[in-house]
Amino acid sequence: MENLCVKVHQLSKSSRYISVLRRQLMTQSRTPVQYASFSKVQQLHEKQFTAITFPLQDLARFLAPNVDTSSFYVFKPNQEDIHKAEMFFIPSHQHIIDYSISAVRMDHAPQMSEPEVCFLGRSNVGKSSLIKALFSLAPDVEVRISKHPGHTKKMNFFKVGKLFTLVDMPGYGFKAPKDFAEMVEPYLNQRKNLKRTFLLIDAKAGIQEMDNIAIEMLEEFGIPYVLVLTKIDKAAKSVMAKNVLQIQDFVKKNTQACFPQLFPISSLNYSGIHVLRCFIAHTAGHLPLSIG
Ligand SMILES: Nc1nc2c(ncn2[C@@H]2O[C@H](COP(=O)(O)OP(=O)(O)OP(=O)(O)O)[C@@H](O)[C@H]2O)c(=O)[nH]1
Ligand SMILES: [Mg+2]
Repeated sequence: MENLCVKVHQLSKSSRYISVLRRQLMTQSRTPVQYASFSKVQQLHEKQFTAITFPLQDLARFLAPNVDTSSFYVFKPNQEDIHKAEMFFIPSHQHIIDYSISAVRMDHAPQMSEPEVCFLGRSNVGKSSLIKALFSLAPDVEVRISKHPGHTKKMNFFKVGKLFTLVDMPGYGFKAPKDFAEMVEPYLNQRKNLKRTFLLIDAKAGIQEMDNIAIEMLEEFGIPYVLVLTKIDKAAKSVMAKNVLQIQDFVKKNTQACFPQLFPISSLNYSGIHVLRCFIAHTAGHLPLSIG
């Protein structure tokens, strides 16, 4: 599939551009908040703008013309929508964004009527980092991340004003908390205001055995979910292209409750973060957009 789908000559033609971009991304990691705000991204040249804002469309440039990319464009916010969504993630006196509470059992979870979304995935896949990146315009919100797997031990609730709640989950797999299943399964099954689960997959590794178990569980419970591909700054374009197409095919053939579009992101350089803010605001019912 790799040979079929990826235009290698185009990759090498673009290698100069990629190395320039890579150098810029390294600079960005030294100044991490540089592209947290969409207005800064809008000042970039078109190619860089697309790479940061629409990583899937950017990837499409490297695919052969006969590859079906229609699911890349299911959720299509325009720049005004992205700005509107960003406003939800900027705190003010009237709109407080903050950590709320942690819970280790469903019956400890706070009763909240606001729409909720949660972030699930293998330990170390980048769940807490993604929440930190989403909240990068609210620097007082403390989201703890670690290079060591198994860092998040509880379900951590973060309130975005009175609009919606984000829930950072412990990871499954290596160093998962012992009571992971007792904690997370009842939450997924019983949480009435849970609007969508964001299941994070490492862009370089693709869907792993444990991810398959999580997908089967979400399918069995009939919980709407969406796949987010993390750490795309670390994945070569050819690897990412192969994984995106394989996962897209898998979603089409094997899932009912999964949103058809994947969301590739980097919490390091903010690729895909702006559109994800938009998708969350839309999921929570605060940003009406047509999905085609
Ligand atoms: N290069 C890169 N590193 C990332 C990215 N996201 C997370 N990381 C790194 O991956 C490691 C794990 O990140 P976390 O956000 O703590 O992962 P987690 O999924 O919350 O892990 P647990 O809480 O243990 O389940 C940290 O060292 C992060 O700096 C990313 O987009 N790019
Ligand atoms: Mg974590």
